[in-house]
Amino acid sequence: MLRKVTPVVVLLLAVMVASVSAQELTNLVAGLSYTVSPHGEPFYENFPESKYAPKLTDGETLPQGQTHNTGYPWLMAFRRPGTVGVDGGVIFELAEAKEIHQVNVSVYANKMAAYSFYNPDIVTVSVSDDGEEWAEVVKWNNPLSRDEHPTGIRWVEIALPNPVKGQFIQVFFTSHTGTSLIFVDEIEVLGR
Ligand SMILES: [Ca+2]
Repeated sequence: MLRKVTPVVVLLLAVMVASVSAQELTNLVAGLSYTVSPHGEPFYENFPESKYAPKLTDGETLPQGQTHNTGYPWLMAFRRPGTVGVDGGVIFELAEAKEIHQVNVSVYANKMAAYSFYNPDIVTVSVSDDGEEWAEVVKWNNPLSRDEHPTGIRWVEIALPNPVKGQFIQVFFTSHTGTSLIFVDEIEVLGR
């Protein structure tokens, strides 16, 4: 009787272990403060960071029905005047080195007749042990043309090809010519 049961028990254990290891991934930057624009455009002062800090890790995203006109408490914007493209990034420092698996970013787009805002064209994730020497671990290229960017917020999930250990994580946004703003309202770094 025991022999018949054992494979079932082993299978159950395997499922439980798989399920536990999946659950072990947590958002390592929840509630964490961060450094803005390490080597890109400064954040747009019309969308103050300090007043609502840390708005990118507060677990809040732009509520349904809100836009960039009313979304100051939620959205952060990188801005370069003109429509020559724009870039900017955020650096997180964890209390200790962790295994990084995935980065999720919530970005905003709005298509209008006169002037449109788009999701970033590229999101680059880099990791560092000391905040000085960086290793780029994944580069996400937006698969959608700008005409296809959905109005409102959108979660982009960026899995690392392989988990990487690091204490500092940089998430850098780039938009090519034709736009002047990148709107972001939340960043998650999943790891353990
Ligand atoms: Ca937020």
